[in-house]
Amino acid sequence: MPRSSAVTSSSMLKKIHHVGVVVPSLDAGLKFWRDTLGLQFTKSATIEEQGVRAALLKAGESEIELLEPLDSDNAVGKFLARRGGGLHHVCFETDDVARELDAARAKGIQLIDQKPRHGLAGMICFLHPKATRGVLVEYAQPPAE
Ligand code: CMX
Repeated sequence: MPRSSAVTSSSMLKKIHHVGVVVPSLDAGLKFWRDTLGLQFTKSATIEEQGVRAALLKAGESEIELLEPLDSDNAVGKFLARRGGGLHHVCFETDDVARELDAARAKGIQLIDQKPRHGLAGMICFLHPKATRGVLVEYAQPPAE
């Protein structure tokens, strides 16, 4: 019999909001994720501050976020050059991104952002992959409907 254990948690992470995928170009990414897999395109934008063009596609209650680097020298550009693209980050949805960021700070988790900032998914912040077993983690508080 598998054993289960009760876990108590103060985290208010609600679901996986999106999974970030780095692609050489949004057009190439959309050809597969939208045209072949059939995911519904919701929006795209250039986010200069993050150095990317990004597109969101719906998969049920969650999304796939395609990321095309604006520059080969920035973080996403280096990721594309080094790994040829692919899975880049996991984003959890929360009602209060500042509270989650404070909770992560209080646990001594290395942060990338010291305070929430604007992203395609709303107010966002990142935890450093060195502190999260190699997975880049984002928290997002989507804009109120
Ligand atoms: N997942 C896991 N590890 C990653 C990673 C990723 N997506 N990107 C880089 N790394 C690792 C590198 O492999 C490297 O590991 P080693 O030291 O073992 O070789 C380490 O992180 C540092 O890499 P680096 O090249 O020195 O640093 P970068 O300049 O690439 O920065 C990171 C890495 C995570 C700090 C940077 O990508 C970052 O700040 N990310 C957050 C912002 C972001 O990703 N924005 C795009 C998405 C925008 C959005 O969703 O709105």
